[in-house]
Amino acid sequence: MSAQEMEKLKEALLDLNKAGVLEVVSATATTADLQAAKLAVEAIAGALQVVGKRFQEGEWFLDELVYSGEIAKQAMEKLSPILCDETQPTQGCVVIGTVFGDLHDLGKDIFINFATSAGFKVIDLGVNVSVEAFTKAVLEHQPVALGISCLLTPAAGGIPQVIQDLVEKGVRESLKIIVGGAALTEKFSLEVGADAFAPDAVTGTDIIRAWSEGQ
Ligand code: B12
Repeated sequence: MSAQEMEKLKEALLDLNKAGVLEVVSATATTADLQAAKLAVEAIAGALQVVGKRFQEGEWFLDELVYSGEIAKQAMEKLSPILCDETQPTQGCVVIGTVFGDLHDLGKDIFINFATSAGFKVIDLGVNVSVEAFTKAVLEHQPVALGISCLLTPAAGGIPQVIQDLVEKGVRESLKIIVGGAALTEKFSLEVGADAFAPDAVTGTDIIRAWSEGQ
């Protein structure tokens, strides 16, 4: 993938031109060239960084954020068969889910897109995830980080339950926990024992990248 094609891909995503994005990634996917797929992911990640900044600065709103996330997700789905070569080094594994009782997933999925684009292998547990399912996935995948999303205030009490269960199973110390979603604040998140709260997917990805790099 040439620098020009990367720029075209980035511009198409920032123009919310889904057909344009899918045209470029489909062409890349047919080559089955790992290097080209990585450059495509780099272009998508670069565009998503810009999207996140536009959103943080109030230049773009929810519609654009959600739609750009959806386009990126579809693009990543086309590229993932080439990228899923487990012999390639990645930033590590992250387990993510929405807390029990909560069915919101748009924000979680945007974070997944950002994390995937940043090179993480993401295990998505979906929504309405029980304490047992979070713990089982942590024991099975031994991730760098566990991400929990929560948009409903009545469901937020599920977060300390997950953390407590990880403590009881003796695995709390071996991973970092990051939480996000409109129902949470940094104060609450740290009080219940999470390592970090992310107000948005860009910040969340920056945090897990720093953890993965041992910072
Ligand atoms: C869309 C929406 C829905 C959709 C969800 C569709 C879906 N597939 O997700 C539907 C219609 C299903 C829905 C249902 C309900 N909803 Co609703 N919903 C919303 C709404 C309007 C937008 C949420 C959203 O997607 N935001 C967009 C994303 C991009 O933002 P985000 O989730 O915050 O995610 C960003 C960051 O927070 C962060 N992030 C999120 N998760 C994570 C996780 C990690 C690990 C990290 C690092 C970062 C991160 O990254 C994201 C991108 O930057 C909000 C309003 C609001 N202000 O949030 C209400 C809202 C969340 N809903 C609300 C309610 C009450 C409900 C219902 C109970 C309504 C009802 N009476 O049935 C049901 C609950 C169903 C259930 N059990 O979950 C309330 C919750 C109030 C509260 N604090 O408890 C809100 C706040 C609306 C309100 N003002 O009253 N809802």
